[in-house]
Amino acid sequence: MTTKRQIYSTKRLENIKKQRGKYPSLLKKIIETSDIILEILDARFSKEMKNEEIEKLIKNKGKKIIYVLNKSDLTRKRDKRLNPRIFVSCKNRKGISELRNKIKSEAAKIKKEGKYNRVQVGVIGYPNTGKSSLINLLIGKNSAKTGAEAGFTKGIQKLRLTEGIHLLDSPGVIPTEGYSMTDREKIAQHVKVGGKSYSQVKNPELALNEIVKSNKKELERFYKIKFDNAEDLIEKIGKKKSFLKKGGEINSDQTARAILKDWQIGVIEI
Ligand SMILES: Nc1nc2c(ncn2[C@@H]2O[C@H](COP(=O)(O)OP(=O)(O)OP(=O)(O)O)[C@@H](O)[C@H]2O)c(=O)[nH]1
Ligand SMILES: [Mg+2]
Repeated sequence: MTTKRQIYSTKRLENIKKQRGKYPSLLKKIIETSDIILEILDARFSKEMKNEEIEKLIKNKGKKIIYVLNKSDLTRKRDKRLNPRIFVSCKNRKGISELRNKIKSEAAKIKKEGKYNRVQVGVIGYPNTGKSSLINLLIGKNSAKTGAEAGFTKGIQKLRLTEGIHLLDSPGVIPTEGYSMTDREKIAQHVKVGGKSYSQVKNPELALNEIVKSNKKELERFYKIKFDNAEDLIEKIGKKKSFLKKGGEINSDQTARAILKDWQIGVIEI
């Protein structure tokens, strides 16, 4: 059995509304109450996910930040500009003990400075980067709930790492700068990096087009086919999977979503 301590009540509001409403304020609370912040980024898209605005706040408050680049099993890219940084893969359980040791040594420093007895570590980042999965591996049990679609964690959850060190799980937040509910380009970008789920996006074909622009080669390798553009890819995969409408025509919405799902659940290496 798992023990959970919700420090804020969580109502099941629409995730998208919270994105601009409740979540950023939860994030600020986390930063205020934490001594160390782990910013979890997807190693494939660290640049797109980095939250400069929040980092400014973290620095202003004099808190320690550690960059954690997760899903490193999906790419050979290693963003070396971030400091300090630790590359991990929850899937392959790589880098977890290195991170645990880093947290413990930073916490020990804070305790030694005599500031506090108990150290709180806030885990923040873009939606779906693996924050909850990482917490579970760090603490060695499945206490934080995880899910394949963005927007899974809806509130703050406090979990014990060791004596005197607590981790705070938080809902994913898209940086204000890149966020939009209406700009089609921006939404396609959110889908590409996994911040908006394949099942929720209104126009999956447009989002797929964005991925094809940057990762055509990887899609061809994964599906073992050659294609010209997003439309052609949908046509070929739709036929292969027999995603057809009543008249026998390819169901392009269903096909595009299926491809986005493969992309988002992390089976396509880039
Ligand atoms: N390939 C791969 N997938 C991962 C890794 N870590 C997590 N995932 C997957 O990513 C998805 C999201 O994981 P969560 O831990 O729920 O992510 P989160 O950041 O807590 O998501 P939100 O609460 O929605 O912000 C799940 O399907 C995980 O299985 C990893 O290292 N590699
Ligand atoms: Mg989560």
